[in-house]
Amino acid sequence: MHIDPSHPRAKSLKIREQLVKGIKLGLTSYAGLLAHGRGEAFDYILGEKTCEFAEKSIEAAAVCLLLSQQPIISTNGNSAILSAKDFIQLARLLNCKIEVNLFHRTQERIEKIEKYFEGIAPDRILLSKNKKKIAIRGIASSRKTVLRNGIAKADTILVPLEDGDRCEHLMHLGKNIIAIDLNPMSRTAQTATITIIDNIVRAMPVLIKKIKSFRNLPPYKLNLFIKAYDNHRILSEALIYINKRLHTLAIKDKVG
Ligand code: PTJ
Repeated sequence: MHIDPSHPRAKSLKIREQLVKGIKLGLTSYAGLLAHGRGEAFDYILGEKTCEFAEKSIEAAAVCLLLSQQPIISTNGNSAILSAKDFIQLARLLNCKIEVNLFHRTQERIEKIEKYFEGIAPDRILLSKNKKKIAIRGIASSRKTVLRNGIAKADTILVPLEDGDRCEHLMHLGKNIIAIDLNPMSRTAQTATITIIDNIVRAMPVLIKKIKSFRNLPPYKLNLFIKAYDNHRILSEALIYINKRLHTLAIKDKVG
């Protein structure tokens, strides 16, 4: 579909088109469209911009990834179609891998997503066929199945657009979880080590930029930064921001 760049919602429509492409390519699940709609609603309320609280958590995420020994990027069907190129750029910067992990798991879709990444950067995607897998105890959904040399071994996992079931259990295993989720009230947002409350399409380029600017800092400086970070505060700031914004909009409408 041609999207007129002058359309007031052109950016949002383009993202929708990407998801439709994801469905056509067999990467994204139908449920992914519904998940996107929920995200869009929160994005609308946030004003479709990277807010100050998101900037702070993106900085913390950059530091955490730089301090990690074995970070990994976990992708699902939505994040693959929206952010594959950014994931690859990030994986190159960190010298890490990308693993496909799906909620609506089918072997066919896993292989399609792996092939999609392989077509862009074969050295960055972990291929799952004939590779040792383990099931993470406590996770009810099929997201429990992870690669032994991937998520199972990683110390920090970037989990964009998570569905909530996995985050808590991965954290129990002592892993750092960096979530990107527009909904500050979701189970994942509430439990992650670092929650980036922003649209993945805006957050990823900022994360890459921050990593580039922090990567030459000495570890003690990075450690000081991470010690001062408080994720609960970020979640509160996001909810207060939403509250204030809605209040301001409500008053504006009343006045006319
Ligand atoms: O590809 P699969 O099978 O692994 O399925 C992926 C989805 C996303 C369908 C699955 O994980 C799911 O059902 O997720 P949920 O429970 O709907 O949660 C997705 C979260 O992502 C929600 O809190 C949304 O607000 C949020 N979200 C949606 N789009 C974006 C987003 N957050 C950041 N950027 C977005 N573009």
